[in-house]
Amino acid sequence: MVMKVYGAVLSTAVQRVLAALYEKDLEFELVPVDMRAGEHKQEHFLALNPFGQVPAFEDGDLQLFESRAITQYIAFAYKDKGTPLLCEGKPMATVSVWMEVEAHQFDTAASKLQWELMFKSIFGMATDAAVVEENEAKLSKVLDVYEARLSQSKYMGGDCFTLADLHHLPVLTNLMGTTVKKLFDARPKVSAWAADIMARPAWAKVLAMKNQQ
Ligand SMILES: N[C@@H](CCC(=O)N[C@@H](CS)C(=O)NCC(=O)O)C(=O)O
Repeated sequence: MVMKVYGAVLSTAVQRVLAALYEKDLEFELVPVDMRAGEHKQEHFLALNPFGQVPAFEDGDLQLFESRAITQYIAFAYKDKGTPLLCEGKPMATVSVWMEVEAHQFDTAASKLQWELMFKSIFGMATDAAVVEENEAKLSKVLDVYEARLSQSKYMGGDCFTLADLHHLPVLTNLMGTTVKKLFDARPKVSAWAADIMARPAWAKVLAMKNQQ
């Protein structure tokens, strides 16, 4: 039975899972969830994710939610397929550290900036300059740490591309289309890393799906 991802391709959390599936060259079905109609808050979807958020995921009788947990399942369960995503032979603990950093340091500031500078205008809402300023300052500090990290190793988790890099792709790519790009451009190692991971063929496939919407 083919794996199922429930959600909408415009969701950054859904894109994270799709990127992992394409890196692994796995077959899957994207089951559309009509978020505009509030389908993600209806009983049949809440049975898949009680928090009413996309994505939800099924592989046979296994049901999961939380995009970063889903990508880790994919990386471990399909270890021998496609890109390793875990840096074979390197301590998994180091990859875990940088996955946590993405979720708790990078994403907290980056997602707020994405909302203010991208999604609010789509919904006809005004950008709050104070929120942008506060979160640009927070993101700058995180990117200073990244600049130092990427001076020691090519990728966040070590010398090879892993989930610690992949998890950044959706929000990072959106921010590159906003004024926040200047924060990445100002840091040579971060800027080279961002260009490298955004150029991955698996990520191009996710963007192609998004552009078909
Ligand atoms: N931590 C969750 C976040 C999921 C999430 O925030 N999904 C958004 C779309 S990107 C959503 O469903 N929002 C609708 C809502 O919260 O009601 C994950 O990574 O899967």
